[in-house]
Amino acid sequence: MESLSRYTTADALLEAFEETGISYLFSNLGSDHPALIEGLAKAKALGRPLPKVIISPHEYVALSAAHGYYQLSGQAQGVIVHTDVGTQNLGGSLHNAARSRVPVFIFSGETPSTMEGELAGSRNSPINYLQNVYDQRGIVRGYVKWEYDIRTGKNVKQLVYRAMQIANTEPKGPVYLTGAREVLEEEVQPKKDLTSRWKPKEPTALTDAGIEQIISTLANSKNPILITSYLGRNIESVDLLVEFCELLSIPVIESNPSYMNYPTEHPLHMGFEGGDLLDNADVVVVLDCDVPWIPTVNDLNDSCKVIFIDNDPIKEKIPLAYIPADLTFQADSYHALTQLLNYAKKINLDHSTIEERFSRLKERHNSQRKEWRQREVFPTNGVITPEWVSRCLRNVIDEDTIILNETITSTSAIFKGIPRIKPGTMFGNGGSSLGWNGGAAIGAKLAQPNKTVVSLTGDGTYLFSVPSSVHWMSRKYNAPFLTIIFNNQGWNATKMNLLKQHPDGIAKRDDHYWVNFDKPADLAKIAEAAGGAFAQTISKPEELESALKNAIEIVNSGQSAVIDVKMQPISYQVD
Ligand SMILES: Cc1ncc(C[n+]2csc(CCOP(=O)(O)OP(=O)(O)O)c2C)c(N)n1
Ligand SMILES: [Mg+2]
Repeated sequence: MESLSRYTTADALLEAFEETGISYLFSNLGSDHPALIEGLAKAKALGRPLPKVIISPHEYVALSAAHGYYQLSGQAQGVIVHTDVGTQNLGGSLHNAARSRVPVFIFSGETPSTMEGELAGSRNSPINYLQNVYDQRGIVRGYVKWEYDIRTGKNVKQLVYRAMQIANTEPKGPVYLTGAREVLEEEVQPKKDLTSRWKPKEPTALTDAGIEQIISTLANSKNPILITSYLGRNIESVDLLVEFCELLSIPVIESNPSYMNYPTEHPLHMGFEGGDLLDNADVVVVLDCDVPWIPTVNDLNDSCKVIFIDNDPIKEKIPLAYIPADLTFQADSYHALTQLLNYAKKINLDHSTIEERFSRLKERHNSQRKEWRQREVFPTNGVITPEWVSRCLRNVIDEDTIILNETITSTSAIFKGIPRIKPGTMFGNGGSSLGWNGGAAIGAKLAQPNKTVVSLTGDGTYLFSVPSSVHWMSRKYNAPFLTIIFNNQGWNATKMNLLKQHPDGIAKRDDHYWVNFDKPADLAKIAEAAGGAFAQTISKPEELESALKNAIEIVNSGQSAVIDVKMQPISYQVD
């Protein structure tokens, strides 16, 4: 029997995870991980606290779960994968974490570095040869803030501390560490917890001159507008933004939001597209946003002043991306808003102009909402629309329900139909690799076990999310949630993009798009088979609301549910 007191690199690595605040290790373990598994078992036998292992049958789901957990808790988590192959299976979930600036610690084994038994852990299987690649870390290099390989166990804790410090420093993001079996087996001396001296960088604030410039520009403007996408990742920033916009009567546009940034029913919430408000603006404040507008869609006034405030204002990680701005600040939005409010409250503002603008904007807000609600009419042709789903869902959830939205071409119907009043109740995939919502729902439920989690997904996106893995995890780890599939039987986004470029093309004439699932799978049953989820398909509009109500009750009683909502098919192509 091995000694319980044997202390290796793997033990130190696991201890460092615990010390840096990781609660979960979403793990897909392999032949590279014996030392880690021994370390976990030793800690369990000794009653020592370590992060909980969440067995994840697919790596994409593991990282998406860590992503969702962070979005709801603000705490970076760990993901453990197997050599080059497990790393490759992270796939697009790594793109999502990188683009969303989600901190996460990814550890992957490296194939053994010896062949003849020179060290413990030496190669003993054919895969150990096949998994030896030239540049394993190169797989992730374009997507992580830091990557490294453990050379010795003697400083492995420092590696974890440094990696987490980088991951949690704005702009945040994933980090990746590898280690071969031999180095993980190395015996080392235990080291005490030194994390108190490895904190992330303090947030950045605005300069005094910047505060003055921003407020005087806004105070002198007639038609200002503010655009944001992810300010609400800090839930405390939302009230500050409301106060700031009320003080100066600034309308807010949420552009492709991945968080709840501003209460949708507030009179200054002006929807999700800049439209003519943006075209006619004389000042635009971009606050925490990647793509505030697209030049081929919106045409800003030449004299419009642009003020950009973001932890990542110039988007260095995107090769071609620019938003010419008159004033650009790298600053944390919570601190920037606190500073701006303090300053603006002390100066003389033109209150009559501000009040007049507020009533004008309030009217606009009200007529916009009226128009949105009019689109939710009962579908008399018997075919469920995305707007009808929104309406039915709105009637059965409450203001605390957490919505994860990855519905692609139905997204606008969700934003418009599901008002969100409380911060931290609406989330999106900040990246573009489809399938985030399934794993994210697991992470969300683990982070907030007392909340109801509802995941909204396109049918194509549901399949990308690896639902078999998601629902196995959901049951195993008691993380029930409701999935609603917006099933138009295909990839409508792909078709719509084609139509934008070829509105009168042959593809349209002949209904030849190669985007439809004309032999429909029973999507909900995948979840039933994999994790015992309640599975139901609904195609009649009059049955939807009661089905959703029932599904929420089932979820609240502890079982996941999947409602597959059949809508108008996007194509009838058969070959
Ligand atoms: C991993 C990944 N593969 C492919 C795409 C390209 N893509 C973008 S939208 C889309 C269609 C999504 O279909 P669905 O979820 O059914 O939503 P719909 O477009 O029908 O509303 C595809 C295939 C992508 N963004 N990510
Ligand atoms: Mg679809």
